[in-house]
Amino acid sequence: MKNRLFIFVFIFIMGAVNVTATDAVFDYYAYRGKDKIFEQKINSRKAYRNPVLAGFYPDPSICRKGDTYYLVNSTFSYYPGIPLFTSKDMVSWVQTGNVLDRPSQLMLDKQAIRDGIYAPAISYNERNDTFYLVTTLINGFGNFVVKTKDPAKGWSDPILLPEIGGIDPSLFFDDDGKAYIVNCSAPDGKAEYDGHSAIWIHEYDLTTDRILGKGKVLVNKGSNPSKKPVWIEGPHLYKRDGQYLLMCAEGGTETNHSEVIFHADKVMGPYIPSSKNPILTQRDLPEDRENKITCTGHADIITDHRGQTWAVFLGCRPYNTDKFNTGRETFMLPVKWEDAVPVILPQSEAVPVVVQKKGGGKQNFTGNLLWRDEFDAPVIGLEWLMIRTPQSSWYSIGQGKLSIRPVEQNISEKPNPAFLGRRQQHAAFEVETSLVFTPDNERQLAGIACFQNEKYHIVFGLTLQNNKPILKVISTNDGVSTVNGTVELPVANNGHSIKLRIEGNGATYSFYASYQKDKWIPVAENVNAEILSTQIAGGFTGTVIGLYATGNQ
Ligand code: 6LW
Repeated sequence: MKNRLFIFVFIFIMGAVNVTATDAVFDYYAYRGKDKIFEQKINSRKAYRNPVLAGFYPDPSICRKGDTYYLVNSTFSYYPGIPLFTSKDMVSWVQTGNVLDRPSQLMLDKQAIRDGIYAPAISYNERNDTFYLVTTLINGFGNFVVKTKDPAKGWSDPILLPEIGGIDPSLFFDDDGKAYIVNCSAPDGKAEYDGHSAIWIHEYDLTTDRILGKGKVLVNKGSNPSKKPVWIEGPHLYKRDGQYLLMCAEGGTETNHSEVIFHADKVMGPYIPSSKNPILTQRDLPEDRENKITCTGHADIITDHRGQTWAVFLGCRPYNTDKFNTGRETFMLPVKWEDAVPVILPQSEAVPVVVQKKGGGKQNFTGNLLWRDEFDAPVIGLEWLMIRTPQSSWYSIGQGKLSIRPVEQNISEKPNPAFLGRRQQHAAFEVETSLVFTPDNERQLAGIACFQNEKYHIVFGLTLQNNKPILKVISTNDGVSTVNGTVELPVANNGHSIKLRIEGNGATYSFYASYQKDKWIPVAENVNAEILSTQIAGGFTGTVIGLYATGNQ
């Protein structure tokens, strides 16, 4: 928090960059979702839609202070890191900040998109009225805590936890005043097979923010060790009626994903797996089901101020048999307690896309929403993402314009290409912008980029070819670029505004431009967009679509 001044100085520098002749100047950014599944009307006072956060909002974690709920997600190598949502009803979520919003908390420069910030866990400790968030910086300083008395005022600098290896740390406050971190790491000794992991516990001293003593393995291998389960991870510890409950994800974050539970009488165990496991999975359902939701797991539970328990977890929505470009999304379901076991979904039941719940409000991050930024605000909105931590002041915003300088890096390069993006939240969607850009040379390009990672993206931009302005669609598949379409612009158009539009429809995206009133011309239609799917591009993120300028295309 002592670095608040630094943020203001930093934002001021970023916002104050002078616009030069070769900067790309965008007039607005509009995003519209068009998924069939969201066409069903619902009464928002009686029901809510799943996912509650559509698009790349994975690894949800939730906590409550009084009647206010807080939810966070992982962001990998995007900056700022970890969106913070608040809600009074767990249905109407508002993004009220980003937890890691200054370079002293998050310096991403060498990390690949699939590295960076993994699964955060947020918790609130009533005893010292403090919020804690614990997470991992992969290919960086590993596990760390940030804390705050008031999330609206920002979070501390990282407090490193070098004693804790692996991923997915989560804090638990016991009623005797002690605190513990559970996490996923390598087993104690040699791994016996690929995917053999373990859940560990360490005591955490709340007065010094340090780890006390040595760690202990609570679960080795998983819920049924004889079956060689893989990737026991994402642990959270709870206490209910004097019993400790350890809830974990198992099976890996793809279609075999699940959630399992263990019980113990003492915090250090032994932990006994429940006979009701898994308490959530979609892996046993028929492949050809409608409105398929897959990969469900990595859950966290919270009991509301009325005594009802709810689970948030990640899931995916494929647009064909298995592929999705939207990443892992946040879902929510009521939990039923059966013999002290929090059952999130009975086995063989499909995750419902509409769930009955009284008293919900407007859902801002799901449904076929329309999102439009006119760039009137003096700073960029909380939803915008950059690729890694900005290294120089390459953008400015205000008075209805967003200007982006075509810096030397392109979207495949590290550390910081000039890209400001927003999550693709629907399989079917439209994105539109209006751009004024007068490239100086053939290496400069500005427009819209659909970005999955360094080696998988589609760029739609204005550049120069043989000294003539040209629109181009270029897809990059495993680092190999192909031009999908070009349209030469009349030279007289150079320097005038041009509208760009992308129409996405599952596995194909089409790219259109308009430089005469209301006349749209195709630049490339039905371009293969499966290269933006997690199944082809790999990693843990979803597609982010944004405004982009480079001097090194
Ligand atoms: C995360 C792990 C997981 O750390 O994926 O789905 C990893 N679960 O728990 C990255 O999000």
